Amino acid sequence: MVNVYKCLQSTYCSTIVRHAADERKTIDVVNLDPAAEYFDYQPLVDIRELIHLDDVMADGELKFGPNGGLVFCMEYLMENPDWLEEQLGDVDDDYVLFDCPGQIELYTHMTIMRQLVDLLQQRWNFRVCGVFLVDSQFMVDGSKFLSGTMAALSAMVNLELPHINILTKMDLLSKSARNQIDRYLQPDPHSLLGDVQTGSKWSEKYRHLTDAIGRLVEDYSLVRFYPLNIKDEENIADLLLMIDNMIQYGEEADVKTRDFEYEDGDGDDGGDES
Ligand SMILES: Nc1nc2c(ncn2[C@@H]2O[C@H](COP(=O)(O)OP(=O)(O)OP(=O)(O)O)[C@@H](O)[C@H]2O)c(=O)[nH]1
Ligand SMILES: [Mg+2]
Repeated sequence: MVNVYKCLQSTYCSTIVRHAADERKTIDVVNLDPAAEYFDYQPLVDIRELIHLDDVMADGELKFGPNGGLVFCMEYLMENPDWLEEQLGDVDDDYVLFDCPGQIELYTHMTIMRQLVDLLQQRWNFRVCGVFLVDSQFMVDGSKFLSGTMAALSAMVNLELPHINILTKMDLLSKSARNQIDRYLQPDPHSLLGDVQTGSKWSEKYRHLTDAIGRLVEDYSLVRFYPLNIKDEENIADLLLMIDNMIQYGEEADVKTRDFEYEDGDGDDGGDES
């Protein structure tokens, strides 16, 4: 059994890898972004060794732009699952992050990522958790928050995975923006809807629709966001614990040593850091 989660942001991966290393745990990253330029960790697998976006775009026959090229690369990956399997090697019981490209359509309505998830879960027995990252700076007013919520919901429905939504870059928010987001994170539908409804003619016209969507999301607890400040180690640890619980990571492995305090010691819970 292998444990994995997929994510959409490189900074998230490097933050988690570093945090795990500090705790003497190894987390591997698979880079699935064919356009990635730089990361501060050594990926276990790198799609760019299979196919690179620049090469696809430079192809005189294909004539792809960045978006079409990216989709082509992802489709090419899915046509070569053996390559991925071989590159992953023996990852039993490992914790692997899949750093995925940021193009939203891959998650909301295309099927490529869904195919990848099926491959991981069904063919290779991975336990997968989707980690959907949204820049908190784009969530500080009511209508944007509702749009971000809809995008997250769409990805959740499309991927059908244990799923967590994260608000990133919390460290960059001003105090007032932080307060604003806190209001939306509290289960208080009226603060959010109140914000959306004020203002333009358009929002007046569609007030009832916005109202209904907002109530639906609230009443069924469809979407929740978890704020992440990468400078706050406790915040990162809480998040990782939540994800571990979602995929039941580590439940079969050394329960005795992991689940209890183990301060002075010899910590034999996996000293195999690279
Ligand atoms: N201060 C701060 N900067 C961040 C945070 N997350 C990302 N950044 C910065 O935002 C920029 C983009 O971050 P990336 O991690 O490359 O984002 P990405 O989603 O992987 O981007 P693509 O792969 O191009 O889709 C980088 O310059 C990061 O340093 C954060 O939580 N705090
Ligand atoms: Mg990236």
